[in-house]
Amino acid sequence: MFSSFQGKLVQNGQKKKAVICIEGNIASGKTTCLEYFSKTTTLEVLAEPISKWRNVHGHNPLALMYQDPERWGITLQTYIQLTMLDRHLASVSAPVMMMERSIFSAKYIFVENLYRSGKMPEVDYAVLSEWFHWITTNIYLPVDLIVYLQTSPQTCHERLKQRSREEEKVIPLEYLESIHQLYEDWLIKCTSFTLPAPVLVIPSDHDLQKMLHQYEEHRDKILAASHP
Ligand code: D5M
Repeated sequence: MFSSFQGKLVQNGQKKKAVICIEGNIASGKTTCLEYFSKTTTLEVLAEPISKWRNVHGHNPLALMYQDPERWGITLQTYIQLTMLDRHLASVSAPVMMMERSIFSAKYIFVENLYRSGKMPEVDYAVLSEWFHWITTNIYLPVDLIVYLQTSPQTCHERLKQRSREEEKVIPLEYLESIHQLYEDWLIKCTSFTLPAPVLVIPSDHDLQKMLHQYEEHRDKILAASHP
């Protein structure tokens, strides 16, 4: 199933596909973006495996994390790291794979946020970081382009209220502000963590019509990621 390339494990056949990751704050419009691009025949869309995070053998680690992050943060993040790794390694038949978020943002944004806000004990952070380091050092997880849907935390807060997902009713504006700051430091200011790929920024505070228009405008540039 795996062979070796530059000292890393490579899933057989993996080198041929291009990988685009759609990144952005909670409720930044990633689903709409993925839906738009899912109509492209040369591209396969992989949404975040959120149904798994809400139901693993009858447990809901996503809800548990929002209720008690100190206790359940490590549980959710360990599982998210596994499911995102599985996404990166997915074998798709289309030449381009478009993923919702990535194993990188799971670590650099969400784990980091739990830790920095004092809601993840240092030992949990150390264990997750060791896992992340091992995975990214030993397994070939190429990303060709990051599309960053850049929103204001206020817009996300409004959209979050509209979609009214049960687990998310407890999310305050401050949480979205922290996630926003971490995204900006990583993808815009480039002051926090290594970038796995070039970044294309799409301002995403606009209404649906304008967003669809922007995806149309950026379409060729985004799909060009499949022809490096
Ligand atoms: O995110 C869907 C939901 O999943 C939302 O409540 C945020 C949460 N989420 C996504 N990734 C993570 C990580 N890595 N840790 C904690 N919570 C996470 P949406 O932005 O709507 O796709």
